[in-house]
Amino acid sequence: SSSKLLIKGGTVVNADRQEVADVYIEDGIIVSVQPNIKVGDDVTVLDATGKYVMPGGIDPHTHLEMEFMGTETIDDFFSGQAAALSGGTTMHIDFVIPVNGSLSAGFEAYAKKAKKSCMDYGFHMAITKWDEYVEREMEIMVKEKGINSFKFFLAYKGSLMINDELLLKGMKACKSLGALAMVHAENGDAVAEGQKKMIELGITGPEGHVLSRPPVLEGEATGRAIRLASFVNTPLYVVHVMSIDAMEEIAKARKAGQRVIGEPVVSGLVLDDSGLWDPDFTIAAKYVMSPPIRKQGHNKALQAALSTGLLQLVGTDHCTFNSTQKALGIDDFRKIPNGVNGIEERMHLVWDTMVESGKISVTDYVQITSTECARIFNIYPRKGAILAGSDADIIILNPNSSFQITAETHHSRTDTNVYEGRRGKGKVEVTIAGGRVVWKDGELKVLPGTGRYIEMPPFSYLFNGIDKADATYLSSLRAPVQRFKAAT
Ligand code: DUC
Ligand code: ZN
Ligand code: ZN
Ligand code: ZN
Repeated sequence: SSSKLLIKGGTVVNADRQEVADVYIEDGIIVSVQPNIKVGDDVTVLDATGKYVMPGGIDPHTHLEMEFMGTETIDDFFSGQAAALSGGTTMHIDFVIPVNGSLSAGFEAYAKKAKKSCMDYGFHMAITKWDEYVEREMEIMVKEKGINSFKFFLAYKGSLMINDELLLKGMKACKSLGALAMVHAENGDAVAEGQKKMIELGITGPEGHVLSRPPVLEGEATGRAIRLASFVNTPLYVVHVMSIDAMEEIAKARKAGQRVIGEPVVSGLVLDDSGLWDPDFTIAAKYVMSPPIRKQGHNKALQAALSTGLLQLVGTDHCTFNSTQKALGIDDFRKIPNGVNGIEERMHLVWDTMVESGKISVTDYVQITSTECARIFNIYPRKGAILAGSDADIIILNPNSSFQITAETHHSRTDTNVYEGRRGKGKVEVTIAGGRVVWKDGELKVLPGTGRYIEMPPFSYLFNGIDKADATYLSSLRAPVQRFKAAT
């Protein structure tokens, strides 16, 4: 059966331009984008006059159905994606966690969890330990499984953390495969020390989480990862940039021409750490994520860096635990499962904070919420664009309407919301995913099994010229110094 859809009279926005045009869709694919498209009466027409028609959001950073810190995130692939669609996000990239260090077992487990998907998704792969199989498995992931990015943890000592030797090995493996190395950048040894100190001082509440892992530790690990990536000459993607310290390391490297991508997340852009000091444990604990949400001022600086292009795209690190799960750490902040919501709120909060406030243009909005992610992970222009031939993942946003956030009406399964009570300008009124209208008039129509796995091929634009840069470097090296053997 064929489904035909016409979006009429809206302002169609891509990352590089905006124009008043109609968008005609057939069977999940955009067929044409031009003014005054005439269609027959078998076509469903959506009026978008006075509204923005934009590529659906792509969230580069989520954790659905993840086993973590003795429990499992409350949003699975279906509930998390349903929440995403109701907020204008039509694709996400989740992190596969290996099973007992096995990447293939991890991949199979995630492929199974994701069968109930109602929106398109891709995978990054976390590398949690290093053995003789890892490099071969990374190759299989890239060449056969559609994964082109690997995440390394410089924090979580004793579980996920790897040392510099292994980080270097990982970066070299990524480079040879044309895959992107990603880092969770906090100094895990120092974090463990900071946590010990807090407990010794009797600070066991959520505020201890903030105090134990200050921005300087994020700055150190970010700078270290950037320098090691420079040594290996491979691109680097820094996930969840939460502090000025980390942002400045990225900015400095980018200004020097290094290929470093910085991903702030919504919580770091719009919140500050005040909630973590709330005397009500349930309220304070909901804000616990790593790296921590920082003091007021970091958020504004991250917004500014995003508006000038020093940071490139916005994620969420959506990783939800309900109040009962968060209470695992009632006596010890180290046991509070780390993670906040955001997959449903990202598009609205970025619009309100960045566009409505005049910090960026509407085309920049499309760039940082969708197009840049598609380009980095090498799925552009299938995703991240409203062009003939692209997937019909589209939102209609009304700039004159407003949104309001509360746990009572959100679609995530968690019982709290770190953005509780927030209101703002700009509302996603319609979400179209794979050519289907899944969100309209406040009604969500989603079906498990309709989301597709999007394979991401290696060698994105970030790798252009990498080989040449290596050759230049090698040819610039002087011939080995000749030394005379001592006479014997
Ligand atoms: N940080 C979180 O807050 N949750 C998931 C993993 C992470 O690094
Ligand atoms: Zn499960
Ligand atoms: Zn992380
Ligand atoms: Zn994460």
